[in-house]
Amino acid sequence: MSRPPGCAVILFLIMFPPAWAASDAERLYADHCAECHGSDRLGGMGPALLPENLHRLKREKAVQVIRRGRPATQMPAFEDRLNEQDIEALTEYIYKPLPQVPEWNRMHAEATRKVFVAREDLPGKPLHDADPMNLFVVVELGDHHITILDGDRFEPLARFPTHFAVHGGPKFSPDGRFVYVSSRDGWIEKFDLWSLKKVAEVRAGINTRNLAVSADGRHVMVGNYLPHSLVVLDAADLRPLRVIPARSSHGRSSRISAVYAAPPRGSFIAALKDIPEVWEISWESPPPPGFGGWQHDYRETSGDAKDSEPFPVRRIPVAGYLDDFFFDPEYIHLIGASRDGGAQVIDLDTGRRVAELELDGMPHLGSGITWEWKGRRILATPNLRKPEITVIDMENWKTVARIPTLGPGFFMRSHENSRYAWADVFFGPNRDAVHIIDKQTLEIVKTLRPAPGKTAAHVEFDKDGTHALLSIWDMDGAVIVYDARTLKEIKRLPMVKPSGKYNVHNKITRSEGTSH
Ligand code: DHE
Repeated sequence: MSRPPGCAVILFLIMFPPAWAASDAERLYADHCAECHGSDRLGGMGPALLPENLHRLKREKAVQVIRRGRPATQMPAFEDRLNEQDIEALTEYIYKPLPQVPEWNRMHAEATRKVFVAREDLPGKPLHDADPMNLFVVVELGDHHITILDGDRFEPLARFPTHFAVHGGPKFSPDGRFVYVSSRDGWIEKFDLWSLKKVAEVRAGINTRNLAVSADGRHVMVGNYLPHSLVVLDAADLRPLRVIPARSSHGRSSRISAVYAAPPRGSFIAALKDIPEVWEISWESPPPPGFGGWQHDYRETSGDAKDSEPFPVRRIPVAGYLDDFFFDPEYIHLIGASRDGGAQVIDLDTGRRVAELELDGMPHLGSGITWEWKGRRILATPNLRKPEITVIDMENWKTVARIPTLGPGFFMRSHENSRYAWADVFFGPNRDAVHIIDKQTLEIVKTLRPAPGKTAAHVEFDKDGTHALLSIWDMDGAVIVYDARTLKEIKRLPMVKPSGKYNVHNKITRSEGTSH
């Protein structure tokens, strides 16, 4: 049967796309996408856009995302700027393999490493008179800086430039002296909070998610979107010790969603974005009794750390992909949610699923907190797609309350000494509102609007829970200090789009009111 001539033309165009087609998509990408996703598609403020990283996103969905934006991210809608043909061309473009995805192995990372202050030159005591346990590290996203804030006087002690787009919580050494910060472009930086100096930096990946610090303070674990890997650093000087490729036993590779430290277990727990597995990686040497029976993946590691060194991987198969994690205070249960919906509880000892949760509003679980309520521990989490705080009983995993809010929220915070939990409304017309919830009645008792029209989000308490610090996410923004009991404003510190803030004491004591 002869083919109609139109078909032949289409076939020809597919096999030999005209130069203008490619350059059009390239130009569209450069004009609309490169600023956030990188001119090379390797990621920036937004994730890397390569076929290797888009496994889970169907093309029709990608078209939708470009057209309408992605909820709960900085990805805007382009339907008012691009026509359907442009959107199709861009979709085609981001699924095209790069001629070569740059390699980033241990040697590449090591070549970027700089040590600014040698261990022997670090002072033996703090060189300032602020309480080192009550310092805050404030991330100023607007101009890529961190500010170290005295948590008693609420005055800045130092301000450092950082690499591009710090994301996720900076993590502290167990004694609270050092802080480790990770940027979306893969850089890890270490600062000394006693001498107020930058100690070292290294680029551990191309597109990085976050980092975790082992409870013995010896290692930093970095989770990457690109390459698909976990990287172990020496916490002292950020020397890369080992790269653990994120691959399933069938050889499929995966982005790392996030990595957390689980101190009572002596391990890191990693969420894999493209493989239905959770990984537990022991930092103990030798691994604890019982660990030997679990699956080790020494052969999958590379670098010059000897095989006798720690970091064996235990794979825990799970139903579905888990993008977001939360743990109970004992680190026995992992509560995992998927961006596609649904949440489950996994017993980390047995590796079995023990409950499904009624969480369909895409909770940002990492932002949830727990407290005692009527003699039992409850978990409360905001939802990125639903105007609701969901409250769950951690004994039977049933929903005990749904607190309606003025819009979907990102962060929720409290402190052991405070009767209130603070929850922001990050999205929609009420994003300048912050709800204050009574932790016993589970009711909103007050809604603050500290800077009308500007996003108010992310709260952190000081060491003893008497003050709450709130960010105004604006280039002409501020950190506002509140009396946590009277809810009255005490001070407003000008800052450049401050995002998260992190109190040394609350983080290292793993306060129930904050993230870890
Ligand atoms: Fe975050 C923490 C994932 C978008 C600000 N965010 C985290 C963590 C994860 C995560 C897994 C916990 C890591 C940690 O602290 O070690 N964030 C994601 C996403 O998947 C999402 C939705 C899409 C993305 O772009 O990656 C996302 N996050 C954002 C933002 O758009 C925010 C509001 C602005 C920004 O910086 O990009 C944002 N995320 C934050 C902050 C924390 C965070 C401030 C730390 C909160 C804390 O108190 O610990």
